[in-house]
Amino acid sequence: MTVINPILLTLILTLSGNVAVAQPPAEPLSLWYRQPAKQWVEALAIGNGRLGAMVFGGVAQERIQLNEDTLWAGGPYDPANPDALEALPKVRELIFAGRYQEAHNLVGQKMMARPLTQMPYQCVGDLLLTFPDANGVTDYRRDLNMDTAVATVVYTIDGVRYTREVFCSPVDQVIVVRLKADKPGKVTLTASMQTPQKASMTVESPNTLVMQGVNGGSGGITAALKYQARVAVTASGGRIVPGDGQVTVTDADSALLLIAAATSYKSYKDVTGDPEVLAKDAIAKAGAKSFDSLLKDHVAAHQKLFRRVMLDLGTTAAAGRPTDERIRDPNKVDDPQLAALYFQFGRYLLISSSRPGGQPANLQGLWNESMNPPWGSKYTININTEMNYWPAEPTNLGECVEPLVAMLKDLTETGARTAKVCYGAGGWVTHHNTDLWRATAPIDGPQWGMWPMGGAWLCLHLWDHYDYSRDKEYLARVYPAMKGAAPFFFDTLVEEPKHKWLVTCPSLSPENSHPFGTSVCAGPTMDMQILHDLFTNCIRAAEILGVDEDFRKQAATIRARLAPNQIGAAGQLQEWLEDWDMQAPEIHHRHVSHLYGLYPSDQIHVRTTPDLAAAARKSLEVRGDEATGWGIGWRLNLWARLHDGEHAYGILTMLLRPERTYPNMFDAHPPFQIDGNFGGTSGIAEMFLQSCAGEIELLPALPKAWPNGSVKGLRARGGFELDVHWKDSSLVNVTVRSLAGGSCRLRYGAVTQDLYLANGQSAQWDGTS
Ligand code: FUC
Repeated sequence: MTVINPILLTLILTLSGNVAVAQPPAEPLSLWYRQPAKQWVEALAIGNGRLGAMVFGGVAQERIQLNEDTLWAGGPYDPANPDALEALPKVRELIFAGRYQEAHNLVGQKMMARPLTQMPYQCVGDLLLTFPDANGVTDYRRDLNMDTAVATVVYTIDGVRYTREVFCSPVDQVIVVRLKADKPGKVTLTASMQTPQKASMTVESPNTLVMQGVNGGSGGITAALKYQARVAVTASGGRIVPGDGQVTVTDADSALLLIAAATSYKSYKDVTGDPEVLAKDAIAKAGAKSFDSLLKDHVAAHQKLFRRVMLDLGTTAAAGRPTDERIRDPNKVDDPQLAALYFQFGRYLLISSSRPGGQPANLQGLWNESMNPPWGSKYTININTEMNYWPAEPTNLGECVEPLVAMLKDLTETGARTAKVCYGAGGWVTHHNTDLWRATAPIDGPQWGMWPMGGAWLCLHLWDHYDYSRDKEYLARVYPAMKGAAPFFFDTLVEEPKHKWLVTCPSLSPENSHPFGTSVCAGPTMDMQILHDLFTNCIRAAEILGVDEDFRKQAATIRARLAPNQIGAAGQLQEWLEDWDMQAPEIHHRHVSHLYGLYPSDQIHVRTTPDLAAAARKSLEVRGDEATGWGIGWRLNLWARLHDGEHAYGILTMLLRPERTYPNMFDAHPPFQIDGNFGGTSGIAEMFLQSCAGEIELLPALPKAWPNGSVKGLRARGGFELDVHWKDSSLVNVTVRSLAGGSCRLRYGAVTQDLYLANGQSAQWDGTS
């Protein structure tokens, strides 16, 4: 047998004029491939924030794996452990006596949630399309056009060109699949569905597949959701024949499938919705529109968000290659457009997984093929969910934060009960994870779960949305949630014996063991930094709204007594109250929790606190660059904040390796976890523009690899939108537009420029004084 090198074959076929190999799609912001997806992490993600799908692009069989963002296991439940309150004083006593292992054990016995785990996010199932002709395929390409949010598959068999387009409309709440051929009567397929859920498949004659089921239980919590998925098949020309669990289209010119799915979830405490009514209604409304108008409305809704930001880092020949080949290529130096693609993919994913009215982006965003995905595909709020939303404000997708804001409102209710039952405290509290049912008690075990700061950290996003928009009505709406987080800490902070600082106890520095056999401790640095931000933002918000003077004073008094950032003997920023860092068993741990102060916060900044910034740098160096996907994503943002563009660029290169980026550009923890995508997008934005420490800094971490370029539409605190152009590694000019009216200070290197702009006004600056 003669083996022909595929590259040589491509060349021969191309030169002979027989173009059997597909060319790149016209839209440069596309992911594209010359073969169907075999693995799930090769399939292409589409979504409207609520409904999602992974499109495989097979020729003999298309698999469209479906998700709906309220299809989780279980039902309403309250996991607060009533034994916790009694154990609390003893746990504190043991911690302050240095008996950490005993404290850990007592927390494990008395304070953890019941059940010990939360509910996993689950899949709907698959739509399968089976095609009779699958041999002799040439010119195959599948792509995801990020500008239109349409996944397309094209190929030729026997001189017939087939085109399959799939999109998930935020306007019409359906997934649309259109199949056509360039010769009449050539579209033949059989549609069916499969699922690992408890469900039945029926056909409503003449043309609709119906999957009707219930969710799964988990950890002893009873399944309480009903769900339904419907696929309506229509065709132009040919025939439609219903069968047993399938619908067949024969000899049509084109076929159109509309997919709807819904569950009975109305809120974390109400599961009385009617999925059949919802799914039928969506199909009926979408069915009344033509394909062209479905597509037009979908594209307009997507582009309204997606087109706000443009990034140009230059394009080389590498950009003409399929995406999987570019990711596999170890030598990415000559492929600046790949970074721009990755940046925009993060924005695409946020738009597709987090839209107003839906659930927030979970650990896998919206996309999950399993009944029991890694870490339940929950909301892990000791880093991961926050990281999902890091790019939202800077990359001009403020609307996408709305589901997070809505979840926080729920958490103020469920978290108030946990605060009362487990701590005898006011306010509300959430530990290191939550789920669809807004569970707030500590889970998994003391090492991971005994951390009462998740809700307080999420409150930073409430403030940031105001700070980037300066929308006072919004601030008035979210202020009660922010304010409500504070009393929990007023009631539970305790004085540590040595310095009389006020600290959290029990707590931990997310998931990292200190030298005494557990992570459980008092007053880790991250907690103090988060509380500093929480109290400061509460005070600012109350001032702006002109309310709660006594509360402001109380927050300021307590803030002044929090343990400060400390520099350890090795010159590092201390992770704990004591200088334990260099003795900790995992000094290369993926979490870099104490560096919260440097990013996402700006309590530590190269200009305003240079000593602490140097200590944070030392901590980062000790921790090392290698980490999980999101661990690398966080390090990217941190190195950008340290204004080290070369190091940041090196970290980005690590993120883009095949070990951390799957062929479909999903982030690899591994396994797939979406936070690394979002951390990557915000980190790239931080290289061009930073809006912190009271200034808007231009090109603070521009690497040599990107000497020429521009970024348009990034947002900054104070309600500004900026376009930045640079050439030969120097700023050419910046355009600043005010969206709320106000002043700002621009900085380029050592030069600053103060501006006042009225609402809607813009100005230009070239970076010289
Ligand atoms: C935390 C991290 C893990 C993972 C999980 C979802 O526990 O430490 O790396 O990201 O969340």
